[in-house]
Amino acid sequence: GCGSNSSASGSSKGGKVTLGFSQLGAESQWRTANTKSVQSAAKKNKKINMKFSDAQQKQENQISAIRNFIQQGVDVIAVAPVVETGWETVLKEAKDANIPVILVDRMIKGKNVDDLYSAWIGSDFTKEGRKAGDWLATYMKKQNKASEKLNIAYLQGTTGASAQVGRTKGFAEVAKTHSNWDIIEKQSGNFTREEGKEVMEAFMKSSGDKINVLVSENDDMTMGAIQAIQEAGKTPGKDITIISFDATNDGLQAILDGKMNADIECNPMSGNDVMKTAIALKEGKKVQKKVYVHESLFDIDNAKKNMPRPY
Ligand code: GYE
Repeated sequence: GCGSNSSASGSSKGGKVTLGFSQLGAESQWRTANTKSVQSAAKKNKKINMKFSDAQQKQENQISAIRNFIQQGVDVIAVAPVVETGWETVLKEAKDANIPVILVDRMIKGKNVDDLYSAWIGSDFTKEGRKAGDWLATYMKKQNKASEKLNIAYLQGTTGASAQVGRTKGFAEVAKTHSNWDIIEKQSGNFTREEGKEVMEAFMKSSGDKINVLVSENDDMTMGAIQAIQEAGKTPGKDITIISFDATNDGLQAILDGKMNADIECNPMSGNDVMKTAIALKEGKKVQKKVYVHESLFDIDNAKKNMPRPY
């Protein structure tokens, strides 16, 4: 069957699938790797003609990019949504124009949003957050310190992004089961290195004498935070146990250097899956609604043999 009528706009030149991709920004190494993965998969795939747009972490830019794609009559739209809410109107416009939508990496939330996209390819962020908590519990236990008081500083990603919401929720679920764990500082560093450093500086000023654990929702913020901890005269990885997310090459190197203790992998290499799904949708085939990418966890026991990382 043929679900979309893109040929009316003349966009599928030479039988190619025209894919409009709205990337949310370039805030992190993870994001750069994700963009590269999508771009190189598009380039390699003879059936794909991709239009790329970078929203610089602004939802309004993503909304206008999507509207442009609709106007150009693309066959399929892919979007990595910066935050979870506020997508109903624009995605309804895509639906009315018969253009299927693929969500990449992050998820959306709201009334009846499940009808507004055809497929989602990304990570289970709540599970990642739980993994961080479980790793910390095991780590303390191994040192016979399971009942030590933990004063946790928590650096969040972009407020309202599903990667932030899920990780915060998953970690909090585990933290709640430990009466000696206390999250004493919590603020967003917007997934960037600069803001991660700034926020950690503020944490160190107000609670530097107490903080003995840092959970940071991506490696870029963690790199900035490590610098702030050192500048405050503390030893990252020792005075402060550090758990991070993404598992970039910098992250694993920090583990080998003893400055970070665990890194929960988040896999950005979804490019090929996005292309396959776009082609299937254009051909009117049924696709899997939710595809979870494979992810693991790294610490001093396995970091070395998994380096160098692809991002
Ligand atoms: O962890 C972070 C990036 O949504 C999974 O976004 C992604 C997150 C990733 O900025 O580095």
